[in-house]
Amino acid sequence: MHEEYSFSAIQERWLPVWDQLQPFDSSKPDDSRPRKYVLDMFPYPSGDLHMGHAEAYALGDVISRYWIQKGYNVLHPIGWDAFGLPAENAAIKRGLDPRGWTYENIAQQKASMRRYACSFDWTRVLQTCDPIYYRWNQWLFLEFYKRGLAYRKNSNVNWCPSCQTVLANEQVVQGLCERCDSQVTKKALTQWYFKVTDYADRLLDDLDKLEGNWPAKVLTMQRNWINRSVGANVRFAIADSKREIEVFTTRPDTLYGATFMVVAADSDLASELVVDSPAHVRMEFVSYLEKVKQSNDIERLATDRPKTGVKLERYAINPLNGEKLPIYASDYVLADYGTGAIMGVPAHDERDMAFANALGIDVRMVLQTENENPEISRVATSGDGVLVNSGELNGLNKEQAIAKAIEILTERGTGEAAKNFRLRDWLISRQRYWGTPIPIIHCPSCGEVPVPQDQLPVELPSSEGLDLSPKGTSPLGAATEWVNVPCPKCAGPARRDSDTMDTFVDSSWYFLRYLNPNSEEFAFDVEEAKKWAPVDQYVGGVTHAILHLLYARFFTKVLHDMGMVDFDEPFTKLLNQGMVLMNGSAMSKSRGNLVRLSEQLDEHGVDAIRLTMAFAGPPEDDIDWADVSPAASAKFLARAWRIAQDVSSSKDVNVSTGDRTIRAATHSFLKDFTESIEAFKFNVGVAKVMELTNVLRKAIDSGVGGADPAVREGAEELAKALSLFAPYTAEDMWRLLGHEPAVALAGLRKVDESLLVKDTIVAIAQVDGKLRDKFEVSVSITEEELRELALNSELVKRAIGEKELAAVIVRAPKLVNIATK
Ligand code: ANZ
Ligand code: ZN
Repeated sequence: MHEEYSFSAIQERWLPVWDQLQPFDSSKPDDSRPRKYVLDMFPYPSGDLHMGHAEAYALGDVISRYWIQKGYNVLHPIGWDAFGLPAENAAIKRGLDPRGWTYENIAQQKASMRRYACSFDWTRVLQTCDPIYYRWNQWLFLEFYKRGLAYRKNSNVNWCPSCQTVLANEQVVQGLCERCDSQVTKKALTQWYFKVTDYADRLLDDLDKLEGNWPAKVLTMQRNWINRSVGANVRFAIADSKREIEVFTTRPDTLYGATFMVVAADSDLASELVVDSPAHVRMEFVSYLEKVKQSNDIERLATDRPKTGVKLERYAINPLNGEKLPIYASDYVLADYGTGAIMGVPAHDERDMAFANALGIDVRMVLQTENENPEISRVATSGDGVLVNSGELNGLNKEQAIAKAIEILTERGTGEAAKNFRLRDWLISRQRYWGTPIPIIHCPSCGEVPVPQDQLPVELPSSEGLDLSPKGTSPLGAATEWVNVPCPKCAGPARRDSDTMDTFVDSSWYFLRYLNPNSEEFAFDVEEAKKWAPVDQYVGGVTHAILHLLYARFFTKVLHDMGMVDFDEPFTKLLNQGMVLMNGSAMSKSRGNLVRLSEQLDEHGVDAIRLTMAFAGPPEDDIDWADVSPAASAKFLARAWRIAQDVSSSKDVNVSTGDRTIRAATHSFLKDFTESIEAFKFNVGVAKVMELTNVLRKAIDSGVGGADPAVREGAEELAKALSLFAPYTAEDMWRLLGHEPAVALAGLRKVDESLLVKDTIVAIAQVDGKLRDKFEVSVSITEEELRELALNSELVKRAIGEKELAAVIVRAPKLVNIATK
């Protein structure tokens, strides 16, 4: 009887079988396979799965299923990042409870994921909006609080007037709210912070450990975000005052070139200084400050922004030469960077020069460089040179002068070496409903009181009767019964903190929670973490290159210091997949180029969509859905499936009697396939699968036929390899070949090296353009090996003689080009 390939029939056939088998349950106690942890970034439940999810999960699944085929017990969990603004805003728009809305979406996504057939371990699901999850956010918060890593302070924070909530620096994108694109302003508020800056050095330095395993682009973004500057803090006395101005400078060598001081207009210091300024200055300052508050940090720091400021008619004294310097308030100095004040060295700082030019301030050159004298050109100079006009620093170069200046300042007690980070502490409180309540009670007599352990979780009250719309204060403040509680210390009337945590808290440690997602005893099991963590392979979008990864790295380091984990980086390897576009741009309803995943799946089947995602190109690249052909994928799958149908050899025949050429093809396929997948060249892996299919087809149709055991061997490996991309088709092929499910666990055969034909080639070595030696080498020789070979050749050595080498250029496997001086 001859069956036809039908994707819908095989989907229906295998889903219930897999439900029964649970092939990806990683928690069986007697499992002796080596472990691997493959993690996909978990989704927001903001609707059904879309094409972006389909890509991300198809690619993550290739990696997970690959390691399973290699004999590993792979932990590949999924859950939902279920708290947060998107869910809340959508719920408000539809007049629904965020809770019901969220859980409905989760149910829908879950059903879609089941059909999409990723190798998820369905015994380990988590949802961050479950009290059983967020209770541990609260526990961690209190642990951080104990260690001084969670604290409250009043400061000017980023404020989105439309979402009516504060935003972390990371959530302000080019001055706009990440969520709604409104202009972000500043507002003075008392907020909770995590002290990420305590870990700034480690967060920066440990990036070196990830080199080669994380995309270079992500490492650079992390480095730039943290951005360490090294220099000095210098204290200037203020004339007619006991106060001083402390500045942070990377260039203490230029102290003699300071001709003015600037304090951030919105700093406390500016307001203090202006108190003793003349009345007209005070008025000018007040109106200036109003304007400054409208602008954001990025605008303020822009070098091309016209410089403005108010001369306070107050003066500071240069600690090195006693000179009296006028103090200005301006917006180009930021209140929360460094000390919020600078010394102005217009000769050697572009922004200071622009300010000096705008306000008619003197310029003094202190570093003589090859450029034109900045006193004349009124253009700041940088680069190396010799110190001039600088007393004891004269004649030194820049580096020496920096060291010397720091030495003098330290001696006199007017400064010391210092470093600064662009990284800020993480503002974690949000004035929104749908998040983890902050487990603190505010008591009029005891102050901040942590909620006792046995009262955790502080559960979110029902949203019924609460006005969730953004209004600047948390909706929870109006939940009278919930918010008014006795103080745990003195039992007097007190109030719960009504803010909720940033959802990035949830995702900072979820990878550990998967180990015991339902535990009521602990956040995660320390012993399980020893077995599974850190994550071996993390897969997700580059949109999370900065904040999520940084916060997860921070949490990991804190957990390390708490003695809960024995590693200090959470994600050993990272793969960022690209986006799915349509006709060159991101899909959106308004643009009219939205491709619906459900329609694609209905039309072409799950396997064809998944295969198309993997075949489209390297995973890091974007996929334009207009350029790919799921129909062609479906056609190929039918072709591969028919191979299994046409294999007629018996399972029990000794494969070594099989056709050697076909066996060689299968085993070199296994080698190439393994290499492609491990190098994340999934598209190449698919191409190899297609090649093997062609070889087997030819073998069946002409010559050896389906009865040769080599054809069966090839078809079996084909099914296993295909299971990474097209699990339904592969499972059905496995059935046609007479096996029990699941093909996913079958295990790729070990490569039989003796079957591999070794291709060789003749490589040549040249010295100064002349051919000196030839070698027969393997086509897969590495650059290193070929270089060794050439440099050890007697003929080459003789040609080089006493000459010194200028360059050795290796083009494996063909050429080594040696140049001498
Ligand atoms: C004097 C000086 C002379 C500077 C010179 C630079 C060149 P990064 O690398 O970004 O850390 N600065 C310090 N605090 C600031 C603030 N709150 N807002 C704006 N600018 C601030 O740069 C540090 C330099 O940026 C510091 O060194 C200071 O200017 C300025 F030839 O001090 B410098
Ligand atoms: Zn109290």
